[in-house]
Amino acid sequence: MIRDARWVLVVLSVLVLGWQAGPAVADTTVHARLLPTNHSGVHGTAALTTHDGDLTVVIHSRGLVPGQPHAQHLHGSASGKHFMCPSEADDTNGDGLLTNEEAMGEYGDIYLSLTTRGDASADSALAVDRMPVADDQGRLDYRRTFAASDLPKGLLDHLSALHVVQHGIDVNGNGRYDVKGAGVSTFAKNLGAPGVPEEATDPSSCGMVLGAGAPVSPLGAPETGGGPIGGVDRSSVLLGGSLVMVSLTFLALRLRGRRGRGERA
Ligand SMILES: [Cu+2]
Repeated sequence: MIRDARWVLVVLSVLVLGWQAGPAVADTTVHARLLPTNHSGVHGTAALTTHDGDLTVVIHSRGLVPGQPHAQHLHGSASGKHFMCPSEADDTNGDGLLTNEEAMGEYGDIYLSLTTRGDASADSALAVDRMPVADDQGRLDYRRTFAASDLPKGLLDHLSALHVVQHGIDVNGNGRYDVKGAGVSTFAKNLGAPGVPEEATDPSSCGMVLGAGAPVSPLGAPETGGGPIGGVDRSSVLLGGSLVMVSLTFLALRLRGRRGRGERA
């Protein structure tokens, strides 16, 4: 019976030690609720989870232009300046369209390009061949983990100042981006890409990060992107593990003491 107890002890110890071997730094997940810009009708959720210096981005959005690639970025500021999502008031030329240039005064520069593969720097801002494509219902589900080495300096320190922005609208309702909708994108032109439709670069949704710095549960939205999120504070898990270890040690000592007394008797 004592031998059985020892086996249980060994197995439990291995499990607990394995659990405790994780990162010392607690994971952090912050959420953003994506709301439409340019009357796009786009809604969605985004979750940013840090773990060991890496960053996992999960986005679920609906109402996008079907079958079209949607450039998406984390916008913000390395200085921690807190930007906002744009409003119609930012349509400075009053043409009824919020261009990326007009909106960037609110949501800041591109911090990270949320591409599906490869480079994720601001250089890939308009790498539409590596941007996610909405399905035929205008749905987009995105998940990517960016290695710590691919993240701009200071990004994780300024999670609360970030904005998730998606681009791509269909002004003339013909189901695709074309220059007949809103002309040529001056934003793209200034980045050295002439002839890109304005429709492809105008913002379609924006979400401000909420609850930065603390693990939070999903904001009532069906955020099911997986990952180590869901409001479980890792430190409490580690504390629980430590208490289990202490209990097991006590159990082992008691068993040993009992057996010792038994052998002497
Ligand atoms: Cu952007």
